[in-house]
Amino acid sequence: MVASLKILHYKRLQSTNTTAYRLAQQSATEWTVVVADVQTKGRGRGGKKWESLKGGLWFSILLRPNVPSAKLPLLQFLAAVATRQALENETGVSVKLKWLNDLVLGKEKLGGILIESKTLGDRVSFAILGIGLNINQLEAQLPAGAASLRLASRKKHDLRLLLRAILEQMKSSYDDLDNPSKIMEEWWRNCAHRPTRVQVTLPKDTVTGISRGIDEEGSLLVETDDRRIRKVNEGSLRILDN
Ligand code: BT5
Repeated sequence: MVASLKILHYKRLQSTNTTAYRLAQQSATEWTVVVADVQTKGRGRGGKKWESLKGGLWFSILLRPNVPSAKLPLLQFLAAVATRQALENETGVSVKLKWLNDLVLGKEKLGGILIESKTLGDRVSFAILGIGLNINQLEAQLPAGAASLRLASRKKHDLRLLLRAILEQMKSSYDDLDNPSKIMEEWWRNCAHRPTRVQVTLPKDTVTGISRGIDEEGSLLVETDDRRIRKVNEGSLRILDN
């Protein structure tokens, strides 16, 4: 049985992920959602700063999936697919996905996903899915290279309505965790770089080539110039002009 949604709304938090993580440790139920108008210490991967001024949608969902920890990346892809779909349904704006965890409009970043978790042995105790989306900010309130739904659609959007739509979409596709190929096919169908020349910066290496797809673990398959397929499972991707 899927627990019902419990949305906790705050005006200002350091990070919704931090608050949701603390609540999870205090036995909060699945589908507890923490949302804040403003984050003062919003973060991305590897401690990178996430700009979270008023006007965006900054929230974290607590989940307790009964899956091995190896399946956690799948949850992030499921969230990206569901969020993209909900945004497009509600606003008509064509949002695309960029590996690893981005939602984009053209080449600009509309949002990102940060998954954090606690594992027990090889099982997931809980996962926090942090989702940040630029919605009503104007250019002056956005970092360079970022997009907002308002700028794309030339109108303001109802944050609560969008949040509801995303959560409903997440809930209805949650069982797809048992069907990785469905999630990944959907992700790839809406990918901004299918197949396109890309450059992926890894911690100790850079891979350049044509992105050919993603596998069921969420690794990106890049065909390098010597026609070999490189599988990359972390890094930052840049779409290159052809
Ligand atoms: C992400 O990280 O894209 C994941 C962002 C997750 C944010 C949510 S908001 C709710 C929850 N609470 C949190 O504290 N976090 C989550 P990453 O791929 O590492 O991208 C980070 C990079 O995106 C930064 O280094 C900037 O270049 C860029 N960036 C920062 N703020 C941005 C914004 N508002 N819009 C677009 N790009 C941004």
